[in-house]
Amino acid sequence: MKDKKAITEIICKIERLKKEKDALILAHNYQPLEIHSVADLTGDSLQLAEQAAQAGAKMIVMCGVKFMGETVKLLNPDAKVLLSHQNAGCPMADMITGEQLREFKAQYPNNAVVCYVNSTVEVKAESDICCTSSNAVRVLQSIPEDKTILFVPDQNLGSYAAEKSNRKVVTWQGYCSIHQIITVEDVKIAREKYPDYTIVVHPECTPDVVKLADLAASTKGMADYVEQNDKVILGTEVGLYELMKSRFPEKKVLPLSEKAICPDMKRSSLPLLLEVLETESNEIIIDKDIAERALKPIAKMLEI
Ligand code: CIZ
Ligand code: SF4
Repeated sequence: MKDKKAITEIICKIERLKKEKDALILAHNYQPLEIHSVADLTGDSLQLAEQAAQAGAKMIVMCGVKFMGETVKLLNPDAKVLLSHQNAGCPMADMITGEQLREFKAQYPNNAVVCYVNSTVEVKAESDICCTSSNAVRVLQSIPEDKTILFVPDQNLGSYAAEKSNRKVVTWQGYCSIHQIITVEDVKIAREKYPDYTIVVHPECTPDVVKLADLAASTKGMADYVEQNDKVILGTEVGLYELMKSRFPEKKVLPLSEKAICPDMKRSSLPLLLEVLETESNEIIIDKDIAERALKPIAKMLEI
């Protein structure tokens, strides 16, 4: 851990480089607080990619994981997009490859593939429409009734959205091992200890956890909920809880499980961010053909 003076110096250097290079720093809701302290924008992956497009910076550093950097690059093709850490990936996104998706599709004639935004650019390139955890229900409802809907990679979000939209869905068996840490037992204990709190969980949690909670919401949905309410228990990666505590110190907010920590999201740090800005490393480069195809399901989602 660096001392206060060293941290202030790093922050000053980051701020100077941001101006010099016309760089925008994006921080996902799960990022460490120190990253939020220098970020220009905070939010979920799609929100960040869209807002960055409006800002029109020459350089963008995505503090998050690889698929988020890819989404930013797809929506900001002219910017130089850098990732906060070269090895920050999302194990769930890597649970299906483009090749596996082609084989999955071949088994179901007349299909429509919905890919969660937590997917690789190769998987997006093979999909018909993208979704986030906030719009998955609406996306499923937009698909013609005669189609067999294939949902990749998250089985939990897929089955949650299927139930809410009353649509039949065949899900890929992917999952987020971090949200899997949150158990029914955690909900029961929280309910007993804090009966007057609202328990909001992420739809990446297992269906039994989602069923016992009061609400299911994306990280943006959770942040909006905390802004408008008090006494909230958040069932997601702890970064969001830490962000809410720092933003609303007077509010009563608790994590449903302190163990839900995503190591990939915690790879970023201020010294590393400075290094990335200085050396312009970890650039996200996407093959032109793949980028063109991967952008289509995102554009389709943005239309609805
Ligand atoms: O899309 C995102 O940013 C993720 C990973 C989760 C969420 O609910 O915001
Ligand atoms: Fe992927 Fe889960 Fe980490 Fe999000 S919390 S980046 S879904 S592994």
